[in-house]
Amino acid sequence: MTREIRLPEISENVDSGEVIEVLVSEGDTIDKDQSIVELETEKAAFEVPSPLGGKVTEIAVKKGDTIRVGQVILKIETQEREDREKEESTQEKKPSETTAPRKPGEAMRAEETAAIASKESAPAQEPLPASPAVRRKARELGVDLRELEGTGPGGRILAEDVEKRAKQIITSSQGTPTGARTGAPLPDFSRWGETEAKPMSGVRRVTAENVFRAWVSVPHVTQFDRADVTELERFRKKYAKRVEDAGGKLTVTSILLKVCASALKRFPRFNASLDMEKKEIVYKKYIHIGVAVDTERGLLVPVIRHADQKGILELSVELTELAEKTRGKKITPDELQGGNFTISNLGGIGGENFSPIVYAPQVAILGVSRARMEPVYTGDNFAPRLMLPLALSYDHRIIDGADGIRFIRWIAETLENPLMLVFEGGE
Ligand code: CAO
Repeated sequence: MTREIRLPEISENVDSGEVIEVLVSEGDTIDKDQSIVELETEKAAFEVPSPLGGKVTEIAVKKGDTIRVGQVILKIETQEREDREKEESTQEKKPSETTAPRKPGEAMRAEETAAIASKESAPAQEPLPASPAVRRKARELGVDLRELEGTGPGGRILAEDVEKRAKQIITSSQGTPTGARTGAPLPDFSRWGETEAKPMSGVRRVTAENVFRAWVSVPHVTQFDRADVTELERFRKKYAKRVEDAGGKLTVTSILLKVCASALKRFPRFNASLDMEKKEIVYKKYIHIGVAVDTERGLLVPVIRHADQKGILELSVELTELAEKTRGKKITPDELQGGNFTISNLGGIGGENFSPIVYAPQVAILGVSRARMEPVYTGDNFAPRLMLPLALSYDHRIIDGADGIRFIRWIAETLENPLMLVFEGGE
């Protein structure tokens, strides 16, 4: 029996993606859950699994196509008996029973994909709360739909809501030439030599828009500091094998996840967002931390949830898995959302120090550079100590300089004396 495999619902606010690679050919026999296309959306690049196994009879998309949720990707010939069984079980269950609700951050499950994709006559899902035209307008104007409250029926976001928000953004970034937002016309570079223009990938485009919006709308301050991590390095080496046996890598990033989770508990303003329209500070009661991951497609920031409730061992394993998933294009858009604070560690690559850009609507980000051995004056002589450079960028509208230095000092002192996690971390 011929079945159509359609693009399943990807994530809230994402209704289409670009085909980066078609991973199967006509005539191939594929297994259930085998990746069929690699897709890039505004939030992530990942592989779409087939909900059914069978022989590919027709491929309906090609590299470079933009496909929408519900669109046919390919047709396969399945074994009749399996199909009948599937249909019977689908008829027996009401649609809401075919899949358990996905927990926030949980990846799309194969059976969930199947339940959505194998409904042959199901119309393309139109994700709420905005129409595709409104989403397109939002993308063009650089407006984040998640920041909006719709004024249409049932809270639906209208084009007017997007335009209003765009005007607010422009007004709040007074002094910024509008050309910087849309891209001022470039000179004709061919006057000076050969050039080649290539389209920006979805990840690059979103990164460019996000950092620009954060740069013009968040008054940044960066506070620099250094932590003596000589003892911590001994701890790291001592326990590296144990973490490796559990499937993770014990690095300064995974230790920092624990330290920052405790710092966010102790300094709740760093775990908040600012609502300038309502004149409110939104304090979050959960501690989800994003970690900047360098991938061949660009910067992606997967989120570790409830970091405060996990030990360093668990955090190390989770970070290792999440970074691999991100680099292997298996990360889902949901896993890139919901962070309250971000850690960006460039120390594995090198560099002296840098000032990171706040990942708005978060209010702070910790940049980490390469630890180096330095002579440190200990009172009567110089001793070789391993010093880790830290840089905390924060939104000065909500965080004062004194709070900024207290926060980064607490992080530095806790790296130096990890017992502070127990004494003061609110564990
Ligand atoms: N100082 C000295 N050494 C460091 C270090 C630091 N700050 N950070 C990492 N290292 C070392 C690690 O210990 C490891 O060494 P060994 O292999 O000898 O043990 C090596 O560098 C590689 O580390 P890693 O990258 O595997 O692991 P990590 O947990 O430190 O980092 C991750 C994970 C995902 C953060 C990292 O791989 C990455 O992608 N970093 C780039 C982040 C980025 O692009 N930020 C820019 C965002 S723009 O603001």
